[in-house]
Amino acid sequence: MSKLDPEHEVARLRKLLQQWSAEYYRDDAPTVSDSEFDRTLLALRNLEQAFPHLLSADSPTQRVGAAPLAEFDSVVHRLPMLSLDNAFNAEDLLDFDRRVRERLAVSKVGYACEPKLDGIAVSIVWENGELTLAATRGDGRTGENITQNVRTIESVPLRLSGEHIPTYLEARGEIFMPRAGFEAFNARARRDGEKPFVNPRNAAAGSLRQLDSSITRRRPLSFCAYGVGYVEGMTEGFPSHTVAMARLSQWGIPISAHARSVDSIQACEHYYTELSQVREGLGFDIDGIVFKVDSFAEQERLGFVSRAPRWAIARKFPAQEEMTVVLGVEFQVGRTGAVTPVARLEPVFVGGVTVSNATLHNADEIARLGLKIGDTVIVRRAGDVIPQIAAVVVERRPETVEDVSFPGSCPACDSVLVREPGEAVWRCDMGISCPAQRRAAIEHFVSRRAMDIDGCGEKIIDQLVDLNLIETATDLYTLSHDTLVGLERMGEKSARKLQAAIEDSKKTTLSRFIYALGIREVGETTARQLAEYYGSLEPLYAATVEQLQEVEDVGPIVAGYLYRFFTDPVKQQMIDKFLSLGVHWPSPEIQLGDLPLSGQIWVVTGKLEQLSRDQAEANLRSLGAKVSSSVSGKTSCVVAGPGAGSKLKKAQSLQIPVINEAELMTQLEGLQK
Ligand code: D41
Repeated sequence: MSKLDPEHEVARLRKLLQQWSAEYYRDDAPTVSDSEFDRTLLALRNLEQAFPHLLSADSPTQRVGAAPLAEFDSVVHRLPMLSLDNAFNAEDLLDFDRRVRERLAVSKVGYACEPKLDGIAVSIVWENGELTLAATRGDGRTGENITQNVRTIESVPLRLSGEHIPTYLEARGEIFMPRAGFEAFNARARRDGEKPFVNPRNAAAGSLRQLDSSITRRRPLSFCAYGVGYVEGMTEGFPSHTVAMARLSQWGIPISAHARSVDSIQACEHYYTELSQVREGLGFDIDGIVFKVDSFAEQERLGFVSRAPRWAIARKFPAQEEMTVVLGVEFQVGRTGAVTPVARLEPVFVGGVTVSNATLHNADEIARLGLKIGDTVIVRRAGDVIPQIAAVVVERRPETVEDVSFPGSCPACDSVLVREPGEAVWRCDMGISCPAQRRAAIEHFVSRRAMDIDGCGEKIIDQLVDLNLIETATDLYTLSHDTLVGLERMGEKSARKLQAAIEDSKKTTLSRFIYALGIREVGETTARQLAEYYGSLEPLYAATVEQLQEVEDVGPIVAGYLYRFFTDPVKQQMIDKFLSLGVHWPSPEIQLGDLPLSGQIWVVTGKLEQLSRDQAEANLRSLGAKVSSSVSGKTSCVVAGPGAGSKLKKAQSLQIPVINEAELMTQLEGLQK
């Protein structure tokens, strides 16, 4: 260390930390452990302390390090931060356009369209390229100085890059918490008996309100700019919103990947429809679309009324949160015996579907919510996450409500419930002797991503189990045609179809079969990794708990579940029975390293026409490729179908090869020979 030139060492550490940060936050593909990151950060901080002249405001150490504040200072915005008018339907939007065109006395107006992020509006200032100030919007005139907290957000550049950077640049945008980060944060909070956040917006607000920035740093926040504020030191102003945003992006400030400029209000409405179709899959909450007159000259001519510009409007989406009443609480026994309370709700339309049930997770959650039957609650449904009860509206509690009482024994088989130390859930320990667990195990076995037996829905399985026609999934393979025809709502034709589907399912893959077995904590990914690692079942029977942990993602707990499963004679007999009934999969003939796409990472995005996305991914995997859900510098190739959005853009900006479905088919044909 002493021999090293401190200046070079500081530069080296900063570069490393910046690279690791980008891999972690931008690519979702960390290459070092958190502790290694923290050690390197500490080494850099020590060096900067020893050689203060090497310290710079854009050093990764400067993202955190300031002492907690006693309170936030207030900041007066140099230009007021305006608010947005709302349009609730297509007609409101047409009215807006008519007003704009009349005022401008033109027949057509160009609009910029972008998603309306459901976050916290902020202003961020860079002076001579360095971040110097960040403030909340507050009441639009005065906000709070949250610079220390905003500095901890990885996607906010501490120093701008690129050319012609203004001497003073204020960007405005939203700070938000992506759904995945929000769900992970809440899952951890629930596990640790802490209070989860109601929604990502509250989570973002709560995280920004911390006086201690080291807390903010641990929250998964992101930033996305929606406009420019006060600017100084530019030879030429921006002509339009679209150009301004493009320049912000060139300087390293994140902007929406979904923004588009269009030439009519009809195209705006079309954009709204398109975005509402992909809203679920965006990964973050949006509550509408913002449309802005693109030209700054036209914006200026339009001006604003009472704090809202005449040149912008937000067309709102149906809400992702609604109020409804809890009619009762039922207790469901899942595949692993976990007893989950489920609230029965007065049906309510939220996030695009009618919701009549919401999970309550566990007894602790009911206590934490303070929920009673008869209460009015806020139901939240966003993305593909199951509906949740976000909060109880205590002000609306009627005079008579009923306490929720947790059952003392299994609601399905009446055996005692157990709770493992440190766990929040109560479980029925009876395994498949409990009818509820038996049913759930069979439902899982036939599900699309497991053995994929089409036409074998809940209603059929219920009948088969209730009538004692099947005990375990193995019995599916010995069901006679007569038995099936005897079921309610089962005709001759559908019975034959179901039988064919059961027969077809015998030809499967090892990873599907392992997943279908329903071993605790063994999801699709783990099943695939086990199948890839072992190639067949026999070595799995023989593996020790230690050996099992050599498989990627398998830790001591999962290894324990696997070991217990595969050394259980009852399970072994069940597996033997499946095999003797004809369940089979191809044996691995080629060594993994030899496959044509080994070592490559592929991403499939957009809509495919000939193949389903699952099929395309399975094909790629069978040729040795890894399939990832996000594009990064390490991606080998992206398959993009119609409707591909941000992933496609990112691939293009990273100059990663992009092919369409037809090209994929040709490649697959060539490689599968
Ligand atoms: O994404 C957003 N939440 C968003 C908010 C956006 N994309 N654009 C916005 N544009 C404006 C104007 C037109 C006033 C510059 C906004 C907001 N305002 C805004 N956010 C919170 C208050 C106002």
